[in-house]
Amino acid sequence: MPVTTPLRPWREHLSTGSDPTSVDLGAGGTLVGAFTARWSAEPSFPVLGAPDGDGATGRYRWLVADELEEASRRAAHRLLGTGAVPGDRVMWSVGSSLEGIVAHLGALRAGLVVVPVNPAYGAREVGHIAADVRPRVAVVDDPVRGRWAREALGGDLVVVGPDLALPEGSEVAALDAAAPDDPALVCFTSGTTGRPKGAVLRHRNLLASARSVALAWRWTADDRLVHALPVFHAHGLCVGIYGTLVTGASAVLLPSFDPGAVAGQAASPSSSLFFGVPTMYHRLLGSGHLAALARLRLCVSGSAPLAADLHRRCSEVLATPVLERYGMTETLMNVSNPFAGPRRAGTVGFPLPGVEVQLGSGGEVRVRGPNVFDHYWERPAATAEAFAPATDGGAPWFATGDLGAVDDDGYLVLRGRSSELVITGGFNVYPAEVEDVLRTHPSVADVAVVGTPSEEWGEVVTAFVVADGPPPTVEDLATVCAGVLADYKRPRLVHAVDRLPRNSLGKVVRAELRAAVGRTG
Ligand code: MCA
Ligand code: AMP
Repeated sequence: MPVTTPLRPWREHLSTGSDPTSVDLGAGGTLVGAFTARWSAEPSFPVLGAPDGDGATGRYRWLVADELEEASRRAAHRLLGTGAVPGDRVMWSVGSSLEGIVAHLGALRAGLVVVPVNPAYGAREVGHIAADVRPRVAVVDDPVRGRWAREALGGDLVVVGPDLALPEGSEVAALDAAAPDDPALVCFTSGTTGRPKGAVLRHRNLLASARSVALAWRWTADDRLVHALPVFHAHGLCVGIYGTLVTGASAVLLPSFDPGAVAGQAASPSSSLFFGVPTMYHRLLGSGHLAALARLRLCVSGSAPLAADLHRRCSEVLATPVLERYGMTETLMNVSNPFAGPRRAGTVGFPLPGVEVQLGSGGEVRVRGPNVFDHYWERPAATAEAFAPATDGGAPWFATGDLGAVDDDGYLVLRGRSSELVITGGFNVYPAEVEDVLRTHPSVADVAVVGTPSEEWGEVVTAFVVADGPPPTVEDLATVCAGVLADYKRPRLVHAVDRLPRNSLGKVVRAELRAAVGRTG
């Protein structure tokens, strides 16, 4: 009988001498409670900075804690002034900017539930989310997304820009009243199956996860994060922004990922942390800019597998190996390589403080803990399907859809997903959504979309097409995707086939399609 090594216990993430029983991930009660406590403790501390204007001057604009408190308070009142009441949803679709973060924090302080939406989404994608969560307000940096949302709702939506200034003297409502169990975010994700659904995360989930990574990664007020991730996904928002605010640290928000700009910021003596997806490390390495990150105390990778070879090549340039961790929108951060112990390439480490992980049938990774979301928005059946009852009388396990195994050192190795999800550059693409759009092309008789390996993107969206007439090219398919799907979802490769491989139930055998394609650049 094979001997199975147990996963290392989470206490191994703690610094020597720390008592695991004293870990309280819920201290402060809510996320906003934790932020505002930090702000009042050190009002003149510079918290968030961003390049001034278009960044050409090399100057930065900083918000100190006091300014962040005041600006987010005004934003909260402005949002409540629209008639929104605690519990109402706010669609929040902005690029990385100080105003965007202030608006976000204002919404949380007002007790509103933020629904982040990728600003690259088109009318159909925005419409789906708006129709599902029925927001009262939309905070958008392009009014067209507000219009699409309003159209999907059939009217009745207040659309505002991210700059939510409010005249003096018009503040009335009590803020920061959300309770730990109140919902804070609805984040749309493909989930493990089916069409996009909203994962409802409560204040206590967000706080627990931010605290857990802070403990494991020794994140303190002395740290400054070089933040180049999108703020509308859990990696950039719940790890990057919330982690910074909960620890009382600081961050420089770059408006987009540019290897030179990341290197420039990393060179600043105050910078100490960088979090990225594998595609970012690939680009930093390829452009020669990774060396500038060698002076940072910690570089973290997540959201998609960091190829062991890329991990090793990065580690040759950096002072310490990249720390790979594993998370998910529904659970936030689950598992991490250690800050102090060996960071093993090709593994994601062991459970973070407070998180329990087990392997279910077929090696599916299951998670439970204070970080795990509550339910899918108005999808009781999908929620029930996602959780497996516990046999120990404890909370049910969330079934991630990721397949894993434990290596000889007690580290988790991810071996793929049981779902059809494609992860390209850290963004999720659900094949059915793309296939539906591709079928609208007149030359497409049948189509299946899979992810095929790519050194730069991890996976690239690849279409196998049974053509009706001349086979369509990548460019032909792009014409039906334009304006309907965010650009990262459109196929980068297309293969013409006579027929799609199907099993006896008529389901496309995607593994066979993936196997038919070699590695691309
Ligand atoms: C951009 N393009 C992409 C992607 N991003 N294509 C496929 N996959 C992508 N991810 C396209 C653009 O549309 C463009 O197409 C072309 O690539 C070049 O664009 P470029 O400007 O160079 O790309 P970029 O803007 O630099 O984007 C690359 C990126 C970005 C910075 C790596 O993809 C990114 O920010 N990824 C991070 C995603 C993320 O935060 N995921 C976390 C999810 P064309 O040439 O046709 O115009 S949260 C999560 O997964 C859990 C919680 C977790 O564990 O973290
Ligand atoms: P999302 O739904 O955007 O939150 O994506 C979550 C998925 O990203 C997980 O279920 C994993 O499949 C994948 N993921 C996140 N981090 C890693 C990692 N370090 N290695 C492999 N896959 C990862």
